[in-house]
Order: sequence, then C-alpha cells, then structure tokens
Amino acid sequence: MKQNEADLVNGPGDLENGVYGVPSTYKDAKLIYVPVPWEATTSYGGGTRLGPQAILEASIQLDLFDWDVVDPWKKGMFWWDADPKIEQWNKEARAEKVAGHVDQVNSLSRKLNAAIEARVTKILSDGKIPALVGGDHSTPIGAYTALGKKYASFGILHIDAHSDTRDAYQGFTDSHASIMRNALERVPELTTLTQVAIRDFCDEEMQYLGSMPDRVNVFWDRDLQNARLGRVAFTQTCKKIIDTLPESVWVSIDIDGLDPRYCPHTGTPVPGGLEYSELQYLLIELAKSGRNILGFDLVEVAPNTDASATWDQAAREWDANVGMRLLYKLSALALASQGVCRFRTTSLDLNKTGRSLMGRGRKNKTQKMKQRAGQASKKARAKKKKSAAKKK
Ligand SMILES: [Mn+2]
Repeated sequence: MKQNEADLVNGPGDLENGVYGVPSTYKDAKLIYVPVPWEATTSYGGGTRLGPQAILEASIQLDLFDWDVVDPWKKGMFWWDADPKIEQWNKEARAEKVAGHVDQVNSLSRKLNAAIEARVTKILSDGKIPALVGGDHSTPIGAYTALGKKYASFGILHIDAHSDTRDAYQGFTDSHASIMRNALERVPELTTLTQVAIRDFCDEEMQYLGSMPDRVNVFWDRDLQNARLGRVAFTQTCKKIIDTLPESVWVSIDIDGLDPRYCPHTGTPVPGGLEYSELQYLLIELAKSGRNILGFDLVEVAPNTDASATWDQAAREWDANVGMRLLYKLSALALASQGVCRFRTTSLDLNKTGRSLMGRGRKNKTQKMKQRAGQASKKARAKKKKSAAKKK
C-alpha cells in the first residue's frame, strides 16, 4: 500500500488502496459511498447493476487535483462494498420479473429499500455524508426515507431525462420510473423537488407534476435547449434553478440527464440533455450558493459490455469514466458545501501557471501595444543615432 502523499497525488492509482487509489477506512472517511448493484425493474437496456463496479475500477485513472476544492480526497472517501445479499435479491427479482410475478419483485424491492435505509441511517448518525452509486434509479428511496427521519425538511435537485413520477410503472411499486413520485409520496419532509433536463414523460406525469406547483419545479429540457438556441447564458438559467431550492439539498443524478454521448450505454438514453460542463457548473454554483449538500445519488451508469469493445479499454470504460469523474466532483462539492473542505480561490490557491489567462485579453493587448510602441521608439532612436553617425 502506498502511503506517500507525492506518490498518491502524482503516480498512477492503485485500486488495492481503495476508490481513486486513496487509502481509506469507514472510520476515518467523511464521505461514504454506498454501491447498489441493482436493476430489478429496468425496462429497456440492462447493465446498470454493473455500474458501481465499473466506476470503482475506472476510479484509479483520476488525478486527485480538483479545480474547485482543495484536496477533497484527504477527508477520506470510503467505498462501502455492497452487501452480497443485494446481488442475490437482484437475481431473484429479475427471474420473478420474467415469470410475471409482480408481487415477488415488489417484495424484494422492499427488502432492498430497508437495507439501504439502514445503511444510510448509520452513515448519517455517524456524522458522515452518504453517496449512493446505482444501480437503477429505484435504489435511492431508502436513502430519502433515512434523510426524512433525520431532517425536518430538505429539497432534491433531480437531473434526469425522465420525470420518474409514474405511478407503479408496469405494476412495480418501486420502479426506476417512479422514484420521484415515491419520494414525494413517502417522504413528506421532501418539501421541494426541482427537476432539470426532463425530456421524456407521459400525460399522467405531466398532470401529476402540475398538481403540486408549490412542491415541484421542472426545468424542461425543451426550455433549456431553446434558451441555448436563443443564446441565453446558462449561468442565468443556473441561478433560476438554484433559487428554487431550500437550504438543505440532496442531489439525484441520473446519468441520462446528460447528452447521451457522455453515457451511451445507460438504460434509457434520450437525445438532448445537459452538457457535462453545464452540469458541472450547476453543481459548483449550488455548492457555492451556501446551501448544504446533504448527500447524493448517481444512478443509471452502465458499462459497455459489447464484446467487440473488449479489446479497447477506453471504449469499454467510457461511461464509467464519465460517471467516476462526476462522482469525484460531486463528492468534493458536497464536502466543501458542508465546510469540511475549502473551496479553492484562484488568487490564493493556484500558482502562476494555474491562473486563468482568460479575460485578460484587453490587458494583454494594451501591454503588447505599449511594448510595440516601445520597440518602435527604440528603433527610431537607433535610426537617428545611425544617421547622426553618418553625418559625422
Ligand atoms: Mn431516472
């Protein structure tokens, strides 16, 4: 195990140490990952149960330097391996689903929810930040229940292509397509749900969302795309999104909220969506707004299991690579939002090389002009001298 800080920061990662190649224990870590290899109710493409392991394996590629937060990895990020029972329940649930036994699937979902709730409750009561890694989007309901028991009120910032407010999709009470409806109905402490990048939903969902204007805010992808076409700055849109949220916020990111080129193997991809840079900007602004990020879930990342891609590690790992980088950024921002880590400020924390050269164009131009003028007068002086010498 490498303990040397220079090795950790500058060398290649070693998975034996832990996630991102950083040595960590539950006891010392401030942020705890809860991987959930579960896809019992997946309705289209499969493979998201493999997401957590793929993200873990991709994590050693990461350089630990973070542009926004000072050394978030030093506060400890611990990967709390999933209970093997979850994989077993998932297998059983998939078989019951194929057999058309809806009730059995629902009963296995309830087992999962209880297990996740127990784990997240422990993390919260130990004063740590829970970070769930799915799995499909049904997986975090136990985390929301635990949150509701700990906090009097909180909001959810929900990034997704889908509204996920269907009533028991295909008969499954804990469907990935019902997560936010279940959250609204089972967790009264959830006072505000703000959805972003939503572009696939049904009539029933539209009506349901419209029935609670005081509790739900939706930033439709159509409006975001139109704003982009009309050259409305995303920075302005971000302000509007963040303004809807209360002081304490859980972030729920379905990776399909992004443009699908970032996550082509996710279960239910839809064209449109956020750019990676937009999502990152939104999360940074949320953290810097003074709000408290209580924790988060990142779901629906699915690795490329196409056999023809097995020769090409980069192609195989692309989805997990994107998911892993988002996971680290979210972790850093959650830690900083709670005051555990410091936000980086350009003037104090970056050396000359790291300082942004953007926005200094005018100054540079003036400097260049001055320099040129100086050179010109130098030349003129030299010419004068020369001609004076000739005259002699
Ligand atoms: Mn979703």
